[in-house]
Amino acid sequence: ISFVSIVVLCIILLGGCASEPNQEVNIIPQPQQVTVADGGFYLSPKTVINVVKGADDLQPACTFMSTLVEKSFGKALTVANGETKKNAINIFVDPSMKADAYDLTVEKNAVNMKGGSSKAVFYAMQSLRQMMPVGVEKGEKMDRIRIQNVQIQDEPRLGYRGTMLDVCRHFFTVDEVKTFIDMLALHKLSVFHWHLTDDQGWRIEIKKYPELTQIGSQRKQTVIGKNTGKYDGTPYGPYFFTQEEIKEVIQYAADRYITIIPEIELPGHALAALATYPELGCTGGPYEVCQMWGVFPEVFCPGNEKTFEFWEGVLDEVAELFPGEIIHIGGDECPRDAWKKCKKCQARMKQEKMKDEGELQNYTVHRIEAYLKEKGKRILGWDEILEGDVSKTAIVMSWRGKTGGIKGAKRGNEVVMVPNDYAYFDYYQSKDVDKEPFSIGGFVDVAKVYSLNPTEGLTAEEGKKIIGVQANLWAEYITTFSHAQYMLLPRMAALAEVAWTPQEAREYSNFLNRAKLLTQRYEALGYNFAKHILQESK
Ligand code: TNX
Repeated sequence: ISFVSIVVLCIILLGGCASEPNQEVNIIPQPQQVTVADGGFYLSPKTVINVVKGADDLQPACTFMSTLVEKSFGKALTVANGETKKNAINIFVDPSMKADAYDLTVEKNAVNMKGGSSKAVFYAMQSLRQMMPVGVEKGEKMDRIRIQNVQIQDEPRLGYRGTMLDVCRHFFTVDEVKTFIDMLALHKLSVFHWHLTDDQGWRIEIKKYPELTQIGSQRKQTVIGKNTGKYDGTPYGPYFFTQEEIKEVIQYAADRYITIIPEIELPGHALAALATYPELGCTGGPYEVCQMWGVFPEVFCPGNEKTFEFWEGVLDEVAELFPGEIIHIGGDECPRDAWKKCKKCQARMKQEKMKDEGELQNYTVHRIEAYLKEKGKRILGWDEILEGDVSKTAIVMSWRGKTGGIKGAKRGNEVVMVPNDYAYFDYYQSKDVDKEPFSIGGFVDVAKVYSLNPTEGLTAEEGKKIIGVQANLWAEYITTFSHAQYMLLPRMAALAEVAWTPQEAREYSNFLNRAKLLTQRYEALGYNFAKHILQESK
């Protein structure tokens, strides 16, 4: 064998290896800098979680770490305070670093993690977790766990990394919502957008309006599959979250450094509320909690002061309940025909000198925004809010492609990109639709999700207005949580990398290899996922 052929062989071998993921350091989303070193650290039941420099809200992160290996070791790791030491996970919160940035070093004698905040330390822990054998996720018995020596420096591209769950069209229980939050945490996502009201169900208890969840949380019949108009005859509901349950979910999310953004839809998607209080619609009803999917002409009446009183009463409780700054007020898909025929709406328009019903919608959004501003809250709305002269402080959620987001960013609004053609997880993820569970339509495979560049089409300055990306899981055709997981995974992994990893550091084939390994973790965790999808994707 000649020298040249050996060199060629080496190049081929190395080239082949380069695209193979490192089995030990396989992290999604891909961290900004990873330097693998020789050797490894042995985590054992004697390893201490050692807080060298803490912060007020660090405790949930420590609890996460200490209990992660509890089942495998038969004991939780001890959490202590002290100087840097050996056989420890030494933790430093260093406020001089960027809030979401972390450094993680694994060495023979210790693991050191340093983060700009407790949240960043939690992200370091998720990276460490993904370097552990998947057996820890199901409590496989182990004496010790080898972790590859490595140095990681990391921070997310975008601060808002979200997923929306629709609990209106179909309901998911508190435990299922918690599992959903666990899934967000594994992927280092930071926002849970909770879609709580819609035509087909009002799912949040409001103490001032108890009838909302007595009447608005149930449908007379359950629609079968497609919009065939056929029903299986069984009622659906009552299904809703009490305020106590919501507090429990908020705490669960906070313990994973995840913010919940509640959504209260107005002035459209209102039938569950109108069925409860028909006087809030333009015709006075009667209305029914909707049994079919779509966009319906019966919407709230913004000509009526009582409607504003109602919204304010609801938002008072929502603002009190959810500690986050942002409240989603919907704003999408609101046909205005009823307003044209409504005396009260027309009177309000005349009084306020409005040209058309679009201005009435705009007036509504402005009034609600001003109301919430007084409570220290900011509004987020679907991109229809841009149709009027929405204020610059509103955040725009771009769902009809990226167009609304680009427009919003250019006019100076902050934007969350949720383009349906990249980030709608209710769409089919395979072209072979006959083999897939029946879905609303569309096609967004994992490659398409991955190809999203949220700041494309914007200058660097305008790009700063893109504060985040999100995926939406609408649940018209998703009746079980296991099906929800199937739609979310592995696409959520692609979304997480879009949101976290700088554009220039992303490479699809490399992602695909890591994603295949991540699915082993899904399996160990008992998450349902679309198993064939990564095999199909090129
Ligand atoms: C559009 S996205 C909707 C939802 C549907 C979804 C189905 C948006 C703001 N509105 O009401 O569930 O399409 O994909």
